[in-house]
Amino acid sequence: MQALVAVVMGSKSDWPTMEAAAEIMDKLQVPYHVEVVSAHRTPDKLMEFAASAADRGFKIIIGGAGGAAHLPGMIASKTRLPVLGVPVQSKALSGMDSLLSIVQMPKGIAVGTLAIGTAGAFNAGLLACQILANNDAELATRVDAFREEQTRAVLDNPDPREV
Ligand code: RP5
Repeated sequence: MQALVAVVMGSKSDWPTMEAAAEIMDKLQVPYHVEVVSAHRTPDKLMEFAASAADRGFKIIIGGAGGAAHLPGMIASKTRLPVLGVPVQSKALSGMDSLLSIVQMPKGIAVGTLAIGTAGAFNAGLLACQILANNDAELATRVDAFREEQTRAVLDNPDPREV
């Protein structure tokens, strides 16, 4: 099946964070591709990936990176596809470095930045599904069902002392 979302990350060490994006796309049955593409260690691969992403049939790119996190911005500079950036939590600065590197894009090249860590990765996957759902009624129904399930779980168990 044609992957609609490309999930790329700077290192295999980012996968424990980025798999949260895969988790929600699995649940909502959106086909995706995952790959390590490093802005610093494989710069030529990054440029080739970004330049060919639209022709490969991807509709959205999710890019996760930590530290001096250039990956999402550099990818965005070479493609018109929407890029969602996930700041991976770094050891030295707890992801503030990643966040600021990704969110502070200069005017003219857009990166949609999510929260630091697994919440951001999950929401990047969810947001990708919501964007794709604009043109996919069955996916829209699955997104609505996920949200209803989430709401129902809170309403059905409001006592904070109970698990
Ligand atoms: C970044 O450097 C990666 O995105 C990762 O978050 C960070 C550390 O990478 P490793 O040294 O663990 O490979 O490029």
